[in-house]
Parts: sequence; structure tokens; C-alpha cells
Amino acid sequence: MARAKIALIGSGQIGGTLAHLAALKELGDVVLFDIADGTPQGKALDIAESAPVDGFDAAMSGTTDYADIADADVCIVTAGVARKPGMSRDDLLGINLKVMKSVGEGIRDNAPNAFVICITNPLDAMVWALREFSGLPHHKVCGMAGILDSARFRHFLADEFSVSVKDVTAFVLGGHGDTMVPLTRYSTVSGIPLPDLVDMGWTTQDKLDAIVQRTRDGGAEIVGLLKTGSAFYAPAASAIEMAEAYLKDQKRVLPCAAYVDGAYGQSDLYVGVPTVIGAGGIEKIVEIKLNKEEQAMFDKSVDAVKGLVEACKGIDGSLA
Ligand code: A3D
Repeated sequence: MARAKIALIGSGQIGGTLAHLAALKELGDVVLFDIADGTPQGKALDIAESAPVDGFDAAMSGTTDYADIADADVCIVTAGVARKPGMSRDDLLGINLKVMKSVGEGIRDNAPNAFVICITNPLDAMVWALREFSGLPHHKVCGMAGILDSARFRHFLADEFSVSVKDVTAFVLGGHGDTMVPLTRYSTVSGIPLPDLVDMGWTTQDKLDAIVQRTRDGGAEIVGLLKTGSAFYAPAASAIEMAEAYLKDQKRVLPCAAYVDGAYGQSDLYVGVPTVIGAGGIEKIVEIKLNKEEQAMFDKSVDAVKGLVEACKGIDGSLA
């Protein structure tokens, strides 16, 4: 059977890391695309030259021509600009919306059967716009954020409890922004929910609240440290988990920005929800029962996403 083809649209910090991870995991042949001529070609060659050392079989190439992503099985989109200190994700909207238009059209014309994972910020609005511009089916276009936000939450919790990250599960819902909703009730250590762990004296409610807030601010914390850009190792690892679930039909239950039309009382919107990812793309949206407080937080997050989508429509009349 031929190898899968993975197109990475955007070959910056995340794009390069995605290429390296996809190669190490032998998920398929990788095509790096970027408008900055030389960057995708240079990164592709550099990673290809690591293959004899690491022992992976995956062809790597770099391009500035959309024709080279033809018939890709997966497209992961990181094209655009990233945050600098002091910027919010929403500040990127105007610039990255234009980028989503060219990327969406490039995918539509060259890889219309791909499973598309958007990472470009502000995530929930950009994945919505990318879907509109590409015209691909909604279940084949999604956004990466929930896995990253959950991973950050899991890391902080494992650190607090001095247990392995492998035994910590976490659930984060809603938009990828300051209003994201880390759900403590559905987050566990080996099945023991966080509120029970507070009762057991493993941590205090105050410490747990601080960890929830640190999770919400997780992206800004890295931006503040790096000063020149935003996180890229954990975002890339998270998107690779989604691509692998699709390519290997793993039916993984993963939180991601998915098209919601009916579930959670929402319609015609991309927002972070638990999903099942397999060969059919987003095969299912898992609708969990939220309590009043959680529902209120989710609604607030949805409102923030809706505001950004409206702003997109205001900027580009073809989206209205
Ligand atoms: P960066 O290293 O700047 O790479 C972006 C790349 O996109 C650059 O190489 C640009 O040349 C390229 N580019 C710009 N315009 C186009 C275009 N029209 N077509 C093709 N390529 C283009 O950024 P990065 O890799 O660090 O981040 C990429 C995006 O991911 C940014 O928007 C970040 O805000 C976002 N991001 C999202 C998350 C989420 O969890 C959702 C996390 C971290 C970063």
C-alpha cells in the first residue's frame, strides 16, 4: 500500500516540528509548504538528512507551489502569524483571515479529499473560515486546541500530585482562548475525579483553581518566556495525535474544535468539544451533560467564538 501523504501548510515553528514528528512516527511522506521560499525546502532537506540516523522511511519535500500538495490525505495548517508578548490570539484575526482564504482555496483545488487540521489562531474562528473558503465537508475540517489545552492541564496536575502524566486525564471544552472551560469533574487521576482528590487531601481547592487559571493562560505563559513567538512543541505533538487517529482509523476520543450543529444547543459553529476521530474524520461529537456552572462557562466561551466569527464576516464580505 502506498504511503499516506501529509501536507503541512506553513513551515514555521510548528510546521517544522510537525514534519519531524510525522517522519519519526512514519505516518507518511511529508510535503512542507510555505510562501517563504527556501524555508520549506531547507527544513525538508534537514529532516531527510536525519532519516539515516533515526532510521525512518518517509520522503520529505518542500515547496511554494500548491500543486505539490495534490491528493494529500492530511493537511495541517499553521500558515499565518503567531503571537508576540502583549498580543491576544484575537489580535491575529485580520492578518490570518486573509491567509485562510488562500490556504482554503489551495486545499480546495488540490487536496479536496484531505482531512484538514487547522492550528492557526484565533483557532475557532480560523477553522470556521478555512472550512468556508475550502468548501470541504464539515466533518473533514477541524481545529487543534483541546488536546493541547488538556495536555497543559495534565502536565500541571501531574506535577502537583507527583504522579505520572500517563495516569492523569483531563477535559477542556469551549473555545481556545481565555474563556476555555477546563472541566475538573471529568478530569481524573486513574479514574478518580479531581473534586474527590481535593476531598482526599491530595490538593486544595485554591491550588486547583490556580492550576485551572494557569491552563487558561498556558499559551501566554510560553509567549512571555519565548518573547519571539508562541508554543510549538506541544501544539505540534497534539496535532500529530489527531492526524494519526485519522490515518490509522483509531477512533480516538479527542477534544478538538469541531463543527457543531445541534449538539450542546449550538448551531453552525466550530468550538472545542469531545469528538471521535477515525477514518471518517470527525465521526462523532460526544455530548456530555454539563451542570449549570459548566454550561454558563461554555456559553460564555461560545459567545466569544461567535463574536470572532462575526468579525470575520465583517472583514470578508464573501463569508457573510
Ligand atoms: P511561525 O513560526 O511564524 O510560522 C508561520 C508560517 O506561516 C511562516 O513560516 C510563514 O511564512 C507562513 N505563512 C504566512 N502566510 C502564509 C501563507 N499565506 N501561506 C502559507 N504560509 C504562510 O508560527 P508558528 O508555527 O509558531 O504558529 C503558527 C500558527 O499557529 C499561529 O497563528 C499561532 O498563533 C498558532 N498557534 C496555535 C496554537 C493552538 O493551540 C491553536 C498553539 C500555538 C500556535
